Amino acid sequence: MPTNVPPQYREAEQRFRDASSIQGKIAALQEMLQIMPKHKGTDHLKAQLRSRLSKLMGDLETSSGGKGGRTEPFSLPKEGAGRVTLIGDTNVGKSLITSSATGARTKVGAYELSTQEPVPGMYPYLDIYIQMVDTPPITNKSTQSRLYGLLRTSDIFVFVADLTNNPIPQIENYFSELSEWGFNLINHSEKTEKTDLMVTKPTIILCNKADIPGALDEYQNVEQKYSSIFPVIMVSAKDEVGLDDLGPTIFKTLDIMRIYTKSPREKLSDFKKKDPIVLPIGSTVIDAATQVHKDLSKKLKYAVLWGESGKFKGQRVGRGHGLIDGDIIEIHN
Ligand SMILES: Nc1nc2c(ncn2[C@@H]2O[C@H](COP(=O)(O)OP(=O)(O)O)[C@@H](O)[C@H]2O)c(=O)[nH]1
Ligand SMILES: [Mg+2]
Repeated sequence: MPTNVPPQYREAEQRFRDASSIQGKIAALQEMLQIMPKHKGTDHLKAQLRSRLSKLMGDLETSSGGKGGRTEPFSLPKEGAGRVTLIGDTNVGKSLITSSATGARTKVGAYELSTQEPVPGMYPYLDIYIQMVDTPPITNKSTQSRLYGLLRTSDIFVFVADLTNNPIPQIENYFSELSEWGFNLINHSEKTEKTDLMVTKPTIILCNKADIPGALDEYQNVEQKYSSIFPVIMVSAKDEVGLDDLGPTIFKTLDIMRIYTKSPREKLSDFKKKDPIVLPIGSTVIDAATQVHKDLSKKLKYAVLWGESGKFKGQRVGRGHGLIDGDIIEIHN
């Protein structure tokens, strides 16, 4: 063990020793690997930690899948403008929300554990689609490893709380379990360039079953406690009320924008805004060109721009020009 590791490393190492769950150990190991200074003297230790990590990942598979590691935790392909994963206890309405928002056929059930596998659907918002994934509860041992992988690859979390069943303890328990798994739940505005997006997750709290008497009082309690940290919204999936707020909140929390590309041959008067490319907020002309085609970005000379980020319509802008949602650009090379 090299003696010149920072104190945070020792703390993570202590967390590794103290962790009672495999997920907790994995989270601590990942942190140790990240903190470790990058130089030759640490290569051996790093290799040791990596091999421990992969063994634990294997254990997680075996303990939860029961099929000797045949399950593939990262298997669900990412689609659309971002991945939003619905999480929460069983019976809170995750499946009903997913199916009414996306039309995905996910089983809704008044009995426990009707959702045994992550189920993806596509949620239409404005002129884009966002992937919404319904999940089994975190406590469901047989799906924990798949869920863990899925959570890591999610862009944001929507925590669904049942307003008729003590929502605050639901939130507290879940959030502390997720933190034990290594996830840091934040408001999207806290994201910085250094944020590790595998473990830091912008989170929305969605309070469901607003149609049941008494729900409003509970909602007010949740709002009071959490709305300074997270967006909190109230819906009734059953009556399809409040779901309208979900789209804008998700879009904002994903921190994305839509950019339309127009060919120089096309007249602006004939141009219809559709099929935007989707980029993180703060992206520039060169990022947009790269998204369209890698080669295009290499040859890019300038872009002509219509939209809010321009000083006037049809402005010529350079590769570093910052774009705003709704901008139209014409790429010249
Ligand atoms: N009254 C009411 N019942 C709901 C609402 N959303 C879901 N449910 C019911 O709650 C039960 C569990 O729903 P489900 O979507 O399977 O929950 P999940 O376990 O979180 O996926 C089902 O019987 C649903 O019909 C709602 O907004 N209001
Ligand atoms: Mg379900």
